[in-house]
Amino acid sequence: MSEKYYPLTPETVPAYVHARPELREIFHEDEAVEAVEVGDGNLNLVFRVWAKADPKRTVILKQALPYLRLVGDSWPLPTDRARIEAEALAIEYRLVPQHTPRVYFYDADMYLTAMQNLNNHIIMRKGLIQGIKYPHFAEHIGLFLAKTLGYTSDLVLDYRTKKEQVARFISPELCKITEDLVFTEPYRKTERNRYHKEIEPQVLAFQADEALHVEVALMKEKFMTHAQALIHGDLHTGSIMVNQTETYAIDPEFAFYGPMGFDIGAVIGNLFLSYASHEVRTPDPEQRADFRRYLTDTVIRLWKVFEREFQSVWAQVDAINMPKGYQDDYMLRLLQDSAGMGACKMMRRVIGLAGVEDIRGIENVEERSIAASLALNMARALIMQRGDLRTIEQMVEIATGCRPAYPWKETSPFASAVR
Ligand code: SR1
Ligand code: MG
Repeated sequence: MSEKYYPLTPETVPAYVHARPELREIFHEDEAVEAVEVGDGNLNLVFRVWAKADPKRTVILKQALPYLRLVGDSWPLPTDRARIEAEALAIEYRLVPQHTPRVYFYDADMYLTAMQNLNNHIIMRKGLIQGIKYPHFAEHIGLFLAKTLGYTSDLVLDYRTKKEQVARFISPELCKITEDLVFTEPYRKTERNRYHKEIEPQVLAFQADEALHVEVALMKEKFMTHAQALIHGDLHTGSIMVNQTETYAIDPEFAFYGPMGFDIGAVIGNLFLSYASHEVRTPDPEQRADFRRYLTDTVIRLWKVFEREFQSVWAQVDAINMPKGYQDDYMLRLLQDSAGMGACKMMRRVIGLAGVEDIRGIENVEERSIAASLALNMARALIMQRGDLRTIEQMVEIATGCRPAYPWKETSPFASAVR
């Protein structure tokens, strides 16, 4: 730990920002500055800061705590994740500035990044919960994925830069969180799982399902060993800020060199979680069908944009070493990985420690069980059938063909557990 580190508070923020010359373009010397802590994530302090005389002059300060905020100081966390996030943001900004918040500076003593306040945007998950559509999201995120993944991979980087980059982004502790929370704990009895008891029969069935465990283990192995590209590492809809015209990906503190399908799958899996939640969140059948069509069209469109934009990557490869047949095979593997990884991201959000508001925020427990059960069934189908996938439309068909198993019927495979 740096000796100069101290966790900021709203009271200490004004003096801190006035001491930073990089913020002179925003805050005048010694003017009144106000701050509020707005972090609602699992890990960090986040301060919204603005000039009292002109709240449009504003900035976000994100500071790493040396422990996991969600749990407390019994779970220490390396502050180096703040450097990784700042460096990942710099790379993303170079590749897709229109979808990456601007960074003013990174303070290596305070493990703190000062960045653009996206105050005209909301966290996408919150918008989806309200049934708000984002018409440009698929185009934006498809481009973001293609550029950030393609241009940090071996397909584009020279042999030396790629290896140097892998080394800069080694992040054992944050990867371990994902290995445990996404690929291990949901499938066994552990104290950290947080599912609600009504859904337990289905959870226990998943925890006894060896065929499922094989597929999850294959995904975990890929996550741990496939240094394919610099991935964001946590690209769920809580890490995306949107409005009707713009999209920004925030929070790449879990960035490392991993499989591209983990990022693509995170976006798709979270859109499918929203789909499952609207089984109960939108009671009117027409409205529900309409919003779900938006979600599935978005999944299809984002993949197609990703494929289209990835063409600029393929244009740079040596076509003798990497002929068309190899390129097609690469894209197919990405599609199948995205289904498998996305499925794991869905199951962890229902069963594991860190849930999502889409499902866990449903107050009525019967309704929450219906949505959770549907999300689990969609995820299982996606991971088990991913090897048969040839198109994104087939992925959507698999997911939308699923039904909730709750309330348990006599014929349901989970009925024996409730008798
Ligand atoms: C223990 S941290 C829980 C989760 O929060 C982050 O957003 C990641 O998704 C991580 O798995
Ligand atoms: Mg985060």
